[in-house]
Amino acid sequence: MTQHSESPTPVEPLLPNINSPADVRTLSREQLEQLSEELREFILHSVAQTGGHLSSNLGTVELTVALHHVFDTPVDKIVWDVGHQSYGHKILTGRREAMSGLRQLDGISGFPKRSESEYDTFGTGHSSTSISAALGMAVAARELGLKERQHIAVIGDGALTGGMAFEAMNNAGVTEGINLLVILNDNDMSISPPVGALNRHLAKILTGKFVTGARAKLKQVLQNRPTMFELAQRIEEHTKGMFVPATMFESFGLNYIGPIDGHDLESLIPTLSNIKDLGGVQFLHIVTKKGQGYAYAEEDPISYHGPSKFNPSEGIVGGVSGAKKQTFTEVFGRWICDMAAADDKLVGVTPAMREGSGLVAFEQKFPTRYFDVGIAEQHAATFAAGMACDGMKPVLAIYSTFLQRAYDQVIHDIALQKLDVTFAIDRAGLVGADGATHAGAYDIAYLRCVPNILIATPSDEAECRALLTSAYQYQGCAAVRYPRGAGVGAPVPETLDALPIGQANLIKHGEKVAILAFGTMLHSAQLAAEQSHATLVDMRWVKPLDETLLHELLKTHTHIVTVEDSCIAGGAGSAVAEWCAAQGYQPKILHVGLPDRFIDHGDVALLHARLSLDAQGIADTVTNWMDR
Ligand SMILES: Cc1ncc(C[n+]2csc(CCOP(=O)(O)OP(=O)(O)O)c2C)c(N)n1
Repeated sequence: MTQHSESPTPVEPLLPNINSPADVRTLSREQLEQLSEELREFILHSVAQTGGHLSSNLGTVELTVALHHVFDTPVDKIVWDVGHQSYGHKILTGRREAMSGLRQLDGISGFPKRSESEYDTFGTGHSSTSISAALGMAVAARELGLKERQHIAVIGDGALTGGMAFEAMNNAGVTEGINLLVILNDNDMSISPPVGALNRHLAKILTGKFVTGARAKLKQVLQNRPTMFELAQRIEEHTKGMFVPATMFESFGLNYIGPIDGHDLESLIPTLSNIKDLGGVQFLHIVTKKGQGYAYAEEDPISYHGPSKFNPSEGIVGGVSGAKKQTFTEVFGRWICDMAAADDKLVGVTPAMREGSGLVAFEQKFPTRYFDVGIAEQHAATFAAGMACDGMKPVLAIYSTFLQRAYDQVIHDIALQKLDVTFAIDRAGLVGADGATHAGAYDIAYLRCVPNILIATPSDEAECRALLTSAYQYQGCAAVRYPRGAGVGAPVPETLDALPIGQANLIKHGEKVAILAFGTMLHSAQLAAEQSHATLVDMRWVKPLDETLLHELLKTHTHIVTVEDSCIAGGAGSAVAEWCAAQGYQPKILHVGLPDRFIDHGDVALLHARLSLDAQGIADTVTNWMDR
């Protein structure tokens, strides 16, 4: 690739003429090799220009080519788990040109999306759903009499740590009359190194001589060119009998095949063809390298998991000099280290998001108090609850969108039992390039209705640190939600001072209208407050609301505006409206926040402008409303 020498004789490129998988199916084995190289090069240069998931996509190039070559897509259904590795699939299914707008406003999504292409059979973004979805499709095919249709779930070893994958396998293994192939794409990485007993099991299968021998044997089997039926039988014999005597996958009733080299089309194509002929419920274990073919990404797959724009020839250049604003994630990362130093009861839990949640330093400093539980949000919440039962002080660092997965655990295991768990909810509000699947739009609404939970919404970095301390010191369940990226750049003190629970901060006195801002939207609401000569409040807490201040405001203002970067339906504004109704106040109320529809990917500032959630938009909305 880019870092290697150029090929001596120029060959006619293939990729520009691949407009659908039908074109891939006409290619010879040699041409498929060439196509894979071109696809890899294309992905690298494309992601370098747009930003996006890189390492995972470089690792699935050959698999993507082989799948579209062997299977009759889009009739046959491929479900990509998480879907962050589907760029090659997008490129081969008519979206090569559209890659320049990947993850940008009005461009194509970074994940499979049913409305985007008939080849995107199932929308993903959150992990561990592929086997369930593909099983559902397989059963539907059986019921509809579509006997020949194939259903393929491609799932990584990281995504396989999610409980749903096991629930689906447990179901699939006893389902008759279906064609379902689960492909485990094992690159021995999640975003960071994978965790848990399953990983140990996979690592055992793949260690040293064992896998080398296995691969060589499999190649031998394939190279003798037996008939398809013989081949199928022999692969099965060899893989099961010789390579992996008994696997946990077999005990689920899946027919385990592998491990095979996922970068070797000579292994992949005949194996997939055979499996297609076999039908039934099959499990193929392929081994790939995250970042394959691009040395920088191979060496550092974590940094290249989801890079921003970069120059492919020099790689990611870090350490921009000059004062850089801290992100909220960094504020949390420092806070948890400082609080852990002050309180040895503190334990930190993450469901597979060490880097994203800012826990790298915490793990280094407090390795025995750091728990990466895998992509297992439900377990993370109940595991934290268990530790809290014994007086530990768990801090669960979790993205707003992924906390959705643990909703019952929050209610049933934590809140109902009044357990002392602190939630550090990152990526609250719109998240940008990852789009609707990852938007942190609902946490206020879904947490607010649960008894025994406090919810804080800091407006800047300093307040974030202080409210984390308040939430942590509170003897019960409390959540602090903060957005992706940096705030206004408020200097963050080193001390661990708390802010009083349920106390808002009156920023400016005005008349007639009071603007109640939740979280970082405070700053976008400032212009509206100036233009409308309004009172402006940094509410700080959604639950409990500052009732003392609200009483004062409701007695002196006729109009109330609530501003938040979460869904209006059931959100912080609803909390204010409910409170007013309960207290007998009847102000005119305007709710500013996310509308009742999913918001696609795009730069957050552009999205906010489009939704009238930027300063000017809010100011105009308030002025128009006041004039009515
Ligand atoms: C429910 C959920 N939790 C967390 C994530 C964040 N996430 C995206 S990709 C990923 C790692 C996936 O690892 P793996 O399945 O092995 O795929 P690889 O990137 O290694 O190819 C994680 C944790 C997610 N998408 N969904």
